[in-house]
Amino acid sequence: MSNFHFDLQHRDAATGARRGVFVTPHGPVQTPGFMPVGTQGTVKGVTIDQVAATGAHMILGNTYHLALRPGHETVRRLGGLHAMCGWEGPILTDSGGFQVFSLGEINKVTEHAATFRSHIDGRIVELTPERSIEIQEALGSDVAMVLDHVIALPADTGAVTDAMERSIRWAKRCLEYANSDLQAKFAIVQGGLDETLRAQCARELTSMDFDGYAVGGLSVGEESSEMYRVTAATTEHLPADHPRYLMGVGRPIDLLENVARGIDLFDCVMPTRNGRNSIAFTDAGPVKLRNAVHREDRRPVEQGCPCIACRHSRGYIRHLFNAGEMLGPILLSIHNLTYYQRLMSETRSAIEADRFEEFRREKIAGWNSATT
Ligand code: PRF
Ligand code: ZN
Repeated sequence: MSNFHFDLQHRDAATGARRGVFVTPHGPVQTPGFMPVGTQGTVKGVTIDQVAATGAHMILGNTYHLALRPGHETVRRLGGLHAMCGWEGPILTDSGGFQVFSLGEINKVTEHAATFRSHIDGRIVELTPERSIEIQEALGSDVAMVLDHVIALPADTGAVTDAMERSIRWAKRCLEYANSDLQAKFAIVQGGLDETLRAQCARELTSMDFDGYAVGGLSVGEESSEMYRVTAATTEHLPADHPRYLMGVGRPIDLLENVARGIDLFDCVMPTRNGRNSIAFTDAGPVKLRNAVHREDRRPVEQGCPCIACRHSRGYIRHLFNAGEMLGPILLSIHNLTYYQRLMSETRSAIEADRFEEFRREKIAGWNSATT
């Protein structure tokens, strides 16, 4: 009996949207769902109890950062990632694939490994697919991602094909090396913006025994319409009975558009990063709290929002940002995480009620109505 199970409960009649539950040893994840990003073993500025209160089921951690600091052996000796950070629900860890290519100063990529210079202490580090799994097993996450080769777009078809084929071989090595049935393994479909390559990559990865499938290599600067096109062209080739995760996406509209194309899971730094930057997500679109129009604004960030930030006025939150008080970024991070979780919860209800299409239209109309 597997420790993981994806229960597909309902499919939308009009779109590709799905309602499901991904069951892990640390509890169930309702899908469609959004994972707050806890790169360094913390969702920036927000305590674990506050993260739980936003309604999040699963959080994300990063192999790349935690292996460099404090070191995965240190995390292991601190009881694993769950014990170390105090999160008792499921955790998914990214493999380092994307971070090596976006943060590390990459030295070289060979069939054996990606070699890079640490952005922390300048050390040369070699990350192999096996090593990535070894690190993620030490961290003790519920879901480990395979090591993939992510390249910057635009790139010529030869380079995209090369990286995609290497990602498939690395995925196979990850699966063969993996040694814990308490950790699910998710493969990552690459292939740039090319639908033929995406289909080929999806076909080869789904012939192996993964617990879930991610769509990688998107939200790297392409037009939204391109992202949506490639998501649809990828999910079309993924099995219905496994969870699908779109990595590093995105804005609220991206969540709904990709749910419509069959995605179940998302992660993104946007709610916390934008919150730290005084931008709040609302049903009327993003609101910049630093703006002078909010000086004496007594309204909450969003009427009816149950979060602790929305007990205060916009004027007070603006003041906190202007005074450089740390509570400002904290409150807006909490508001934005709450916004994302409520959006996903409403999405799940809309799918169950067979009204996702109408729900999506209403939400998008609201976001486009922005006045502040
Ligand atoms: N691969 C991995 N992590 C990721 C991505 C990817 O392609 C992305 C792309 N948006 C975000 N995070 N391993
Ligand atoms: Zn709020």
